[in-house]
Amino acid sequence: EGVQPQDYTLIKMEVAPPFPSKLRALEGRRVFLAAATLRPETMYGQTNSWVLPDGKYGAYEINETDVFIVTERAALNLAYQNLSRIPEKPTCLVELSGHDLIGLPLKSPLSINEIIYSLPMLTILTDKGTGIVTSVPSDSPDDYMALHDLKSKPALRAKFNVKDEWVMPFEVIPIINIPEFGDKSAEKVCIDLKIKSQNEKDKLAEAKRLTYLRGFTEGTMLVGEYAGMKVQEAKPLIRNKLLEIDQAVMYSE
Ligand code: A2H
Repeated sequence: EGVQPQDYTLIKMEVAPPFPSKLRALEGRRVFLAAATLRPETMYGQTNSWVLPDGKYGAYEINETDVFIVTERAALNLAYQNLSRIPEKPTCLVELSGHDLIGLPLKSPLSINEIIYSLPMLTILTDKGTGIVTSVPSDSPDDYMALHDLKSKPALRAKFNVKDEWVMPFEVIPIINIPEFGDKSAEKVCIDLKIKSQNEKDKLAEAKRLTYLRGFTEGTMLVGEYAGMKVQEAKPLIRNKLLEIDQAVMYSE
């Protein structure tokens, strides 16, 4: 844990019915994968969500209607931030592994894709955020490489029982322009740095460094209500809108 608190936006990605047998006990409730992001303005470009296959997750009661699927650690933090039916006490309705979550169809806020699927990412940290990450391959080098790995490696899809139709139809969506980096900055930087897979940690750190600050300070929105606006200005407006319509909540750690 860092010294500075990190404020994340948790994106409420709703699990679309019918629920698989593992989630049957949750029928009648609104069930969400809650993804921690620092880039709420990129949600237009979501292609999937990420889970750690061997990660431990639970379905936790947030209030009378909503259930969030997150790590136990995140559920405890949420309970101390007014996001638990019983204050300061997480209630786990179902224990789950990442494997149970792979292939879940999701409806995610602002996403141009109406339905996206939950897929395996091997580099997810379970001691950061919620253990759930939403994937925006146009602007996140980690997301771009993890999706590229699944698309280009049939054996990887087979290993995690990932169906082709959860992956192959989903293309990188241009959502933000950055001068010199173009409309798909993460793809460009991964190609320029010749990154081979999601496991190339040092190169990916460099790719993130190159794109992250530039996206914030020099990026322009290409899509949505704030198309044409600078990312810096659009970001708080988009985040506040998501909070207002109850499609996101704030979370800090
Ligand atoms: B970001 P920081 Cl478009 N394990 O969201 C690994 N990565 C995680 C995580 C976890 N447990 N929890 C969150 N993250 C990712 C969007 C995005 C993000 C874009 C571009 C860059 C970017 C879409 N994915 O992050 O270590 C989430 O991905 C670049 C750093 O707390 C979250 O924001 O600084 C970011 O890492 C939080 O990372």
